[in-house]
Amino acid sequence: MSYLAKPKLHHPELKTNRLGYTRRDYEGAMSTLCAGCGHDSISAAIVQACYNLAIEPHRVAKLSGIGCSSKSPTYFLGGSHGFNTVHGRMPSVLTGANLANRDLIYLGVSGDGDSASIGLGQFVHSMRRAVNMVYIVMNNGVYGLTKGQFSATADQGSRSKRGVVNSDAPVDLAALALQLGVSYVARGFSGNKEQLVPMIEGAFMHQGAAFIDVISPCVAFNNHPGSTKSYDYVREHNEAVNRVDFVPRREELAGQFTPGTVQEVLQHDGSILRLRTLEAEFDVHDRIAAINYLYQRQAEGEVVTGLLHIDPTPEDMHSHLNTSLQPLNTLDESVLCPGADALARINAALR
Ligand SMILES: Cc1ncc(C[n+]2csc(CCOP(=O)(O)OP(=O)(O)O)c2C)c(N)n1
Ligand code: SF4
Ligand SMILES: [Mg+2]
Repeated sequence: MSYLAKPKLHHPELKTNRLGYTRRDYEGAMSTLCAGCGHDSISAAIVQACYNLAIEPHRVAKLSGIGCSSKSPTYFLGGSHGFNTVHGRMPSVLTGANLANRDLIYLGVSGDGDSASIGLGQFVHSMRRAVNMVYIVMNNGVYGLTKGQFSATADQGSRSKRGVVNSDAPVDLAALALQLGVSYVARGFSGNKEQLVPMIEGAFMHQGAAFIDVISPCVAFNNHPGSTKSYDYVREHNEAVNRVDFVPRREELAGQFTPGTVQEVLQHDGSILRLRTLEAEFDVHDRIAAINYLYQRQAEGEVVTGLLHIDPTPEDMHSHLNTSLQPLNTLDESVLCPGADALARINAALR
């Protein structure tokens, strides 16, 4: 059975957010993924971020492709709109939905196979078009759902469960997003919720394309010695460039920090991302330097995590295309069909 409802009962004193919703109101069906799968931790982080931001669930549209990762939207935001596309096609379907109705909050959920193998072209074009969305890849380096074949993000030299060595060069989706000019790029680890939740909150408040690559170990097929996407490997080689604190616009900034160690980035909606810099040389505003940094550290076997790049005044597809501010799906016939006279004028202008 793919849809198991959770019991509705919960502790009567469960805290509520400013909309009066509890964290449970942001959950979905019972997960059918393997116990310990990193994807479930990411789902929990999404639930926490939406609860913290007091997002109205009915304003979210969650779209995904095919894979264990793409099944995850069933397990969170049960009150939101949801759509499972064909394998690797989430980005184009989301782009179309966003064009038709810019008033929803778009969340694209995908896997490394879904986005870096079959859907690589779709990923690239949605990113370079700056579609306003949060795009999360649950990256385990394998096709979990079809029993553990290497995906395009598997590192060269990484070993499969049966000992086969991957000989192909990996696709680094975060580096690719940086190269494509994405205005919010981050990398997290499913085993570090403290880092992941504020990263997701910042992405939801970002008014442009926001991409988060989350390393998410597959306990069934890619969590053994020799794999570079196992819990142990990522814990041992995780190099966080910063610690992100998300401060919504309503809250006062609190706390004392040593000058120079904290960078504050003001987003368009007034929210603030406070970055405690852990790597002195790293500047989130410098996209090219971030690409170089990722590749340098990767050559040393390190997994760089944190907020990698942000442009606090981003543009999105709608501003590039100068589309109507009113969602297209609300335009009525009088606007969409201006009549024979208007058509005649347009034809005359083209003669
Ligand atoms: C067009 C098409 N080709 C192949 C498949 C088979 N298939 C289903 S899921 C999957 C890979 C999923 O890998 P990933 O996106 O990394 O998700 P994971 O299960 O690892 O979370 C494949 C190849 C399919 N469903 N549709
Ligand atoms: S097969 Fe892997 S990715 Fe799929 S649910 Fe199990 S642990 Fe998660
Ligand atoms: Mg995968």
